[in-house]
Amino acid sequence: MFVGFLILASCVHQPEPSYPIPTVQQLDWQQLETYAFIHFGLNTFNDMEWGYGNSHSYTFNPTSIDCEQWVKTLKNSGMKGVIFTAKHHDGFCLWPTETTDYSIKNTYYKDGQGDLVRELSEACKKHGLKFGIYVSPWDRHQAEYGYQGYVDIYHKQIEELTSNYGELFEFWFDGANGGTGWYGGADEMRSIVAEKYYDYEKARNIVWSHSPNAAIFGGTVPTLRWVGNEKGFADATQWCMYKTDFKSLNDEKALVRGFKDGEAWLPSEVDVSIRPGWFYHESENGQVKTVEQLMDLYFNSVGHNANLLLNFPVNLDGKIPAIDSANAVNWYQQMQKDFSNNVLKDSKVTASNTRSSRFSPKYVLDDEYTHYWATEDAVSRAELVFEFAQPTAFNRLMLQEYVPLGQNVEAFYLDYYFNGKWLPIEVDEPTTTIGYKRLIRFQTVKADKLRIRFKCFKGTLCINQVGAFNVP
Ligand code: FUL
Repeated sequence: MFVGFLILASCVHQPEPSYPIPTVQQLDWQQLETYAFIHFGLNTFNDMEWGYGNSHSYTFNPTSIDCEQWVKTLKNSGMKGVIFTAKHHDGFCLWPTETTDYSIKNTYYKDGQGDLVRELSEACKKHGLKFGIYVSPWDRHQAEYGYQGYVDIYHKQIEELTSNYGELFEFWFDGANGGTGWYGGADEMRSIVAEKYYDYEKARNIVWSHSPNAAIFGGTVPTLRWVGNEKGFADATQWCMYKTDFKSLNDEKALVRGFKDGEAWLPSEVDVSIRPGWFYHESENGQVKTVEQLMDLYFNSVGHNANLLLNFPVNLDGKIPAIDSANAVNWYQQMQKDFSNNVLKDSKVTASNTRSSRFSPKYVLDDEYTHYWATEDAVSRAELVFEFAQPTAFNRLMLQEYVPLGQNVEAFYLDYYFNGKWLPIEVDEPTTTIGYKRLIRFQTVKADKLRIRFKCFKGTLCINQVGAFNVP
């Protein structure tokens, strides 16, 4: 009978998913955590953020472009991929498109024979970075903008960009639609209804016909969501779930935290620049984010269950400036050091409830993504206790839910045991959601034990990983 019970226990089925759950593609995308943006183009040479669409193409004149320097810098900064502004709102194309003369073909760069989308995508392949494209729907150069003629041009541009440069990991449909522009000399205001005009569904289908796994930012059929600001933070309370109507997709207050009862899995992407602007401006050379500021961005994005899309402006030479590169690389090295030693690895871990031996609490300390600790179905509160062989200091915590089965935790509490009593760990942000990843900073505690108490609102508690670190 005892043996029979053991067999039964070890076979207990995995928890039912609590929907919505991520697709395989969405989970792969969440696991990237950090990747880069490159903003470069006519704006760079005209000291602008939003070109009007009439800067002369020959003003684009980089002297020593080096896409490999970009890619090596990004790799050394821990970036898993790069999304390139193939065309910004000014309409200038950095690849030799057939759709317009307003492109790299009409510049001194390589006597009009250059193709920066090609150069960057090849550097990415060579150095093992994923490649993605930003192509602005809003086009302040095109005479046809606002009419069907432009929509056809836009879709053709997407076709060129998705069929000629290999597999893309993400495609960006930017939401900005400012209205005024050059528009082939009309020099006027043009308004469109974005959710209808661009036929985003068709645009998405073009992308997916070539790169079926590409994540989609923006438009009406995204696979991820904008976080609602460009300052570099997601709320501490951060649901991967969201609503899919166009109004909600543009609701900045809701985007920053998501919806506990959202019907779709649409995790956040935090897009922010390493400088105040997206494009390079000499006047901002003294305002490059420091290692400390980059670390804050990381805790407020990846640490809040969101991906970090960090922008690097390329300068007039065609390089990522030395100071940006130094700060980003130093930040990544610091991060690697900070998270190198999980002090829980040698602790003894126990749980208040465990589904079966297949879902043992010990799995929160192994590195296998598909291993996790799970409780029985009816349990709505549970705790984990980590007991150290000797008093141990730490001041950072990392938690991961097993999100392939959904995001469930709505509150958790941290305590440590020292000198014979339990004390709360003081955290200066709400310890509410976890999701794919949650990182928490607090004053160093020295403890004999660490306790994490979880409260979940629906579904079954599934915790994938827990880490504690001591950062000097
Ligand atoms: C915004 C654009 O208007 C900015 O120029 C930048 O490209 C940013 C990433 O997206 O909507």
